Amino acid sequence: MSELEELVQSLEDGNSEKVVELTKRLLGAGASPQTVLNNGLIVGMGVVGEKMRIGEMYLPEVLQSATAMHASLKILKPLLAKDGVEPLGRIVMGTVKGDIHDIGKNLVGILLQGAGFEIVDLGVNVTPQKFVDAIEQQAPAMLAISAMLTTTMLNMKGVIEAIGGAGHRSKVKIIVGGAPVSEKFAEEIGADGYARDAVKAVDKVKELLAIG
Ligand code: B1M
Repeated sequence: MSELEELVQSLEDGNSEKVVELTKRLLGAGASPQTVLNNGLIVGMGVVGEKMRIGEMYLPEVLQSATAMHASLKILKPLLAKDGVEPLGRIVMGTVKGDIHDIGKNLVGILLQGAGFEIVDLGVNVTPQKFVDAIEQQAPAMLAISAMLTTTMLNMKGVIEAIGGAGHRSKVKIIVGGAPVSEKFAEEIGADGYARDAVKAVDKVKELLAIG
């Protein structure tokens, strides 16, 4: 088994200690942080998700895997994010009300930070009013909203409506994403853009803000 495969397996096992050890070992051996992220962590969480779907893994185990993923991300984050770069713009991000999934959102944030944006992360279970308050207090160029449940993705519409109701819609671009979200849904709720994954999110944000 290669070390990347071991990483995937350890993530599935929810073994944070081993995941951290393998992350360090892979980086030490010259693997790029992107390789560890894409071919290790994201692949591993994909396996976890599938096992959860077919009933081979249950919530406590999934949570353990998520904790292990966070432990590895802590090491990768400073390596993925470039230091000392003048921010290209400020982005406020959060996971919608009723939803506590944050791994994907955090990845999007890390890559956006790595691309040179300043990130203000409101966390999870964020109410529409909190998004509105953040626009007033932070004056971001972009709002990035994440949802991972077919139920909570509907709350994205409420956020966009609240922003419109407060008279701020023209001041900020809005990008949405998360596993159940689609391009069509993004259009339907009046978002400016949609991205399927963290890498595409960086491209879309740059496109929407006309950053070459
Ligand atoms: Co939950 N969960 N979960 N879960 N969970 C899913 C999403 C699910 C698909 C699992 C399944 O059934 N197969 C399912 C949703 C079904 C549905 O709605 N269709 C589900 C469920 C049902 C639930 C609960 C309801 C379970 C229960 O209690 N019965 C519950 C809900 C809690 C709540 O939010 N209110 C729940 C709880 C949890 C945990 C707490 C145990 C944990 C979350 C821990 C955490 O995030 N801190 C968890 C996890 C880990 C998962 C799975 C297994 C993995 C999610 C993940 O982190 N993936 C997930 C199954 C799966 O997706 N395979 C599942 C890795 C991550 C890198 O990918 O988040 O997709 P992802 O992010 C991607 C893209 O989506 C995109 O880019 C990211 C990186 O490339 N993206 C954006 C995300 N946000 C974006 C924003 C953008 C652009 C792109 O622009 C703004």
